[in-house]
Order: sequence, then structure tokens, then C-alpha cells
Amino acid sequence: MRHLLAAMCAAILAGPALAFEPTDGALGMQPAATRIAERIHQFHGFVLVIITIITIFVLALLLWVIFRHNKKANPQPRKFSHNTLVEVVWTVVPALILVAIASQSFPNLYYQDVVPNLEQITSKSKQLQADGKTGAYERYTKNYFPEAAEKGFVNIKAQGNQWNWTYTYPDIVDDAGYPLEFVSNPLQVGLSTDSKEGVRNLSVDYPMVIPVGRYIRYYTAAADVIHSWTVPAFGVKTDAVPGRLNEGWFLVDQPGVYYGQCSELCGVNHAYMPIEVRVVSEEEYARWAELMLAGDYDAAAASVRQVASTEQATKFAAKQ
Ligand SMILES: [Cu+2]
Repeated sequence: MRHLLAAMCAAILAGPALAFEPTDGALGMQPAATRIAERIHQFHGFVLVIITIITIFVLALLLWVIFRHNKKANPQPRKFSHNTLVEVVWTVVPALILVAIASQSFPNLYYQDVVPNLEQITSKSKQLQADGKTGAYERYTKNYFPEAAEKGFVNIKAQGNQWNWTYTYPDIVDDAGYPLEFVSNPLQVGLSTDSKEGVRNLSVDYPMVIPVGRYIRYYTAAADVIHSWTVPAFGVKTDAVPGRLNEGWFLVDQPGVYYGQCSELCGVNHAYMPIEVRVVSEEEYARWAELMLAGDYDAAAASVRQVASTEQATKFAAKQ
């Protein structure tokens, strides 16, 4: 028991571990690595307050009924029914609570769901700067990234297979015009013969690699059954459905290694099709792409094995 307490104290005192993977003894969600995840966390905090107040209020009402209106305390109950004021209040107040939640939730949903129009971001941010609206510009650049918008999208398709992921980079093409495409296999599949390398059940042989601070537009599809491409630190989860192309976007602010797992029950090895994303500098990304195109997958993977500190607080996580 004492050891358990000590371990719990250590975990709490250590503060939020900045690993973008599940960690022992951690509480709460993985640190946000994108503005999408950060907004989800803020919304989570907001709803948690409302839920807590409602729960305490309902508990208090229950206790009041139990102790003040039981047969012993209140032997002669009054026989009235209906109370206009109370009925109006218990209709209007919950409606207002729902409106308050929607006012936070709908903008978040829209922000994540709609792939941003980069030209609009560039022109709007320039307009704000030209008009000298510094405050509005700062507010705008919290959610939209003009510098990244000028560089355009990096496009990646993630195809779910039973049981691994195929990544396609339509922007990276060889001399014959074929895009870079490779399969990302798990290192472990739940067998005693598994490799002991990497993070258990999360590491892959050839990770997805993206440049830092760039708008990523990703597409998901599936070869066989429904899978779901998910990275908790990005706040991203998109179903990969056979015969459909879904899309989404995100922008990661700091280099690092981020892990996720297929999040749609897809068969016997569902637990063994992890997602590993390595976010690297533009130069490292270009080098990796060159090696991948040359067919030297192992050298390419080795070139991104060292990713600039994941120990550092990201811009997003640091704000929490
Ligand atoms: Cu799957």
C-alpha cells in the first residue's frame, strides 16, 4: 500500500509527462500537440465543470428528498401537484445549459471538420496586419497559421488494411510519376516471438513522417473492413471505410513521436495495427522522402529515428 501511494505521489509530482503515448500512472489526456486537440481539451474542461455542478445539485436534491420527506420526518405529506414556476425553471434552465454547451461545441466541430482554405487564411491575415488590427490578428493566428498556409498542404493518404496501414504521399513522386507508397507494419503482434524493440504495441517498422509546422491534409480509406486512423495527441480520429475517401487536417507545432491505434474494431489483430507519426523538420522530411523514393526504407527510417526532443513542452501543451 505504501509503495502504491509513493508511486502515485511520484506520478502526480512528476507533472504531465510529455510523452505522446500512454504512460503508466498518468491521469487525463495526452498533451495536446495540435490546436484541434487543445480546443478539445478546453471544451472537456468546460463540460466537466457543468457536469460536476449538475451532479452535485441532483445529489443534493436526492438527499433532501430522502431525509426531509421520508415517512418519519414528514408523516403528513401535502397532496398538491404541479407548480408552474418550477416547471418553467426545469425546462428553461436545462435548455440554456445545452445552448451554452453548443456555443462551445459547434465551433470546435466546425474547426476540426472543415479543411481550412489556405488562400483565405493568407489573405485574411495580411488584411488584418495591413489594417493594423494587432489584437484581432493575434486571435486569428491562434487558430489559423498564416506562415504554414503560404506553404500549402502536405497530402497523405492512410489506408487501413487487416492489419496494418498503407501510407501514400501524392506530393512525393518518382521519375515515372508514381507516388511514394509504403506499408507500416507493427513490431509486435502479441506473440512470444515478438521483437522487444520500440514502444510496446505502438511502434512500427516504417512510420508515417511529416514536416513540422505544416498544414497536413490526410485522407483515409480501407482495403477490407472499416478501420479508424487515430492519434490522440492530435485530437484526430477518422474512420477508414472501404469504398470511401474521408479527409481531415491537422498541424503539429513541435517535432516529436506520436502514437495512435486503429480505433474501429476490425478483426482478430485489431489491437496490433498501431500508428506511429514522426514529426520532423522540413530538411529531415526532404531527406527522408529522398531515401524512401530511392527504395532505401531502412536508411529512411533510421534518418528519422532521432527526433528533436519530445521532452520539450510543445507550444500547445505548455499553455495548459
Ligand atoms: Cu483496424
